Amino acid sequence: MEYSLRKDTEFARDVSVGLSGNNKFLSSKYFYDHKGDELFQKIMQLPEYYLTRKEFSILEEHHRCIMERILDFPEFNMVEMGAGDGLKTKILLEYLYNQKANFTYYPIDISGNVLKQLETSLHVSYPGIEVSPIVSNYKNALQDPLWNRKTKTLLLFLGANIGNFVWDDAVKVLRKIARSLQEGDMALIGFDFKKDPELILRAYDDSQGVTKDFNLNILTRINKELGGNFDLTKFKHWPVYNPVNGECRSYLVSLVEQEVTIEALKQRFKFKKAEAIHTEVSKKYDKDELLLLAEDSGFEVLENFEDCDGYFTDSLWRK
Ligand code: AVJ
Repeated sequence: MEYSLRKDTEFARDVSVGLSGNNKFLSSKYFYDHKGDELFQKIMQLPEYYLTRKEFSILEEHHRCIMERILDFPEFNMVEMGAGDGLKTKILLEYLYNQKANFTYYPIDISGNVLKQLETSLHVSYPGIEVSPIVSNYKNALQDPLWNRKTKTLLLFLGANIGNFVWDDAVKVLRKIARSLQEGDMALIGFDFKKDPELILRAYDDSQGVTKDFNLNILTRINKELGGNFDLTKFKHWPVYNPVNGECRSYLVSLVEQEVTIEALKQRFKFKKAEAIHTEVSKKYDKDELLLLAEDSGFEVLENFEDCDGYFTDSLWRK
């Protein structure tokens, strides 16, 4: 085996816990290895996956309005959670660059690789721009903020990434964000709205099966990194949307009774026929929920910037 199988990682522990109980689950944060990043890039191009295009159109249309709120300050920070390739943020950065704004951009991402690429490309496109990448997970980055907290801050949390948290966890994350900010600082947060359930479900069950591969990739990753022997053909990608709570949940359903061995854990896991592993939640909101969520986590909603169909919002909040 060419990989050194380690059982002392967070991934190993989480897989062991997640597959041991009766309600099996794996966290969607483990989707994003190299292959997963690639698949997610493909998802963003899918005709059914409206989220990215909608948010892009919002930023194209409203970036001036959004940025007016912070351009008044002589100097400011722009902090971005989960910056990734920063493609959407470039709309904002380009505008700030042309306005000769005095700011520092702090992209936060767990992938140092992606951040390096982003930094290089920003220095080419916008020479002289101040970029200070932070390689970290959300939690650590918010615990000890590396940006100057005396300077006015706009924090970006785009892409509906907050949707991966169920309500209570979203409140926890947003409270952490609030704690990392000062009175008067702002956050721009991307939320996908509740809408026709069919449109939502299709976004997570595309006709080319890219989302299916994305979901199954978590099993591939267990096979590769932990020496698992999952047979991918024996699991079915099964997304469901609940229009009451707005949760779109994805599952991998075992098509047969089977046993899987994970070498690194020295454990075997039994799957009953039709037993499901819960892998992801993508929560959809309505406007009343947004107001509640903001209030619960210590913010006020300043303005909602929406696309023309009302599918998505970048919601501007102030602490
Ligand atoms: C990156 C978390 C916003 O939930 O819509 C896309 C991830 N999962 N297709 C989402 C995802 C399946 C995506 N987020």
